[in-house]
Amino acid sequence: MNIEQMPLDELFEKMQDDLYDGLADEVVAATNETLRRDLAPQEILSKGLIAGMDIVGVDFRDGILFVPEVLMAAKAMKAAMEVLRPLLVATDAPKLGTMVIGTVKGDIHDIGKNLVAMMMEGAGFNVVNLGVNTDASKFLAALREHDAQLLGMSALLTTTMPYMRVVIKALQEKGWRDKVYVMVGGAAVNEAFAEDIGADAYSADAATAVDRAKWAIKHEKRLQQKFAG
Ligand code: B1M
Repeated sequence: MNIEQMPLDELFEKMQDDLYDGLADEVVAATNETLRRDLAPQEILSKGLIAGMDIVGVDFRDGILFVPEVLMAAKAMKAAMEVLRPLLVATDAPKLGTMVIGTVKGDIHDIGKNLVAMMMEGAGFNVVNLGVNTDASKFLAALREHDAQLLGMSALLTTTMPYMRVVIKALQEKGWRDKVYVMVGGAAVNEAFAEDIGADAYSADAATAVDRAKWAIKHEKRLQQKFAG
């Protein structure tokens, strides 16, 4: 059946299957078709792309899929995110503040972090995206260079999430801890861990991260100070 005629639930199912199979062109076509039907990007992400990647994650864990197949799926997901990017980042709102964001050292997962970055931009924040495998000195240099109020760290691996604590310690040693609102997230992270390492906020998804960031800019007066030292 032609995708234009496909019922929506079947279209989402096809999007998930094609993402699983790493078929970027097909996933992009299905994404465009959902947009043609006026669906919101958040719905396309949650019911199509993220749902598809969740299935990939389960089969990766269970040894049914291996790194090359997961890389193909990730490539397909990224291609579809590029289609959604203009919608996610578009805003007329005045700039609310600046976030420096990156995936921590040792970790190369970037899909979720990029989603957070896009949605933060869409909500009116300047976003400085440092990419993956980011060490503490790079985070700190970017905070100072861009006079950022928010630091976002993402980790997907239980082996890399402890590095978030290293970055927070580096902030403390510089005397900058109070100037920055530290936000953490990623599949490996949870609320208890965030509290344990002294982060300010844990967010399970990109939309919640945006809400927390808006809250912080409005209520955390300490974030107005400039960096020194
Ligand atoms: Co990796 N991987 N991977 N992988 N991979 C996971 C994370 C894993 C859970 C898979 C599994 O076993 N089920 C597992 C980790 C287990 C663990 O540590 N507990 C795992 C593993 C083991 C590995 C390798 C070690 C495999 C190997 O080589 N043997 C290796 C490590 C490489 C490294 O980083 N050093 C590896 C490699 C890879 C690929 C390169 C193949 C690829 C990444 C491609 C890329 O990102 N460019 C990959 C992928 C795709 C995954 C899964 C399948 C999908 C991740 C994803 O993109 N999800 C993943 C399974 C899973 O997570 N269930 C898995 C979609 C994305 C939208 O979700 O990133 O969670 P997520 O982001 C969400 C929220 O978490 C949140 O918002 C986002 C949107 O709602 N969020 C934040 C994210 N960051 C945030 C920051 C915030 C706030 C919210 O504040 C700042």
